[in-house]
Amino acid sequence: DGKTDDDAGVITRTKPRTKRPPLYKVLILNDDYTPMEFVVHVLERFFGLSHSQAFELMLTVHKKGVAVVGVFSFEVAETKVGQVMDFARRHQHPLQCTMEKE
Ligand code: TYC
Repeated sequence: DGKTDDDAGVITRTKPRTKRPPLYKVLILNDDYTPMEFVVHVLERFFGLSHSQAFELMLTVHKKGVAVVGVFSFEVAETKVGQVMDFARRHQHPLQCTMEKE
């Protein structure tokens, strides 16, 4: 188990590995212009937070500059970032949302 040897005698794997997909943190960044209530709305709408959770997290970003709002697979993280950036742009707010590998 964990070691394969093909017809040419090449060892292609020596260590048994379980496959876990990499996870990505989605971050929201502070800025001076996006209204607090807009950020709260974004956190409720795209990240499923309650109003009080969203308000608390918004204040954390406001005070500290950045916060992780969730951890997702690459595909889900990419979708969330795109949804937030698109929503902010449509409302002409400079809110920034990014992702980074955990
Ligand atoms: N700093 C903004 C303000 O004072 C509020 C804000 C919070 C903006 C969090 C972005 O990610 C953010 N209106």
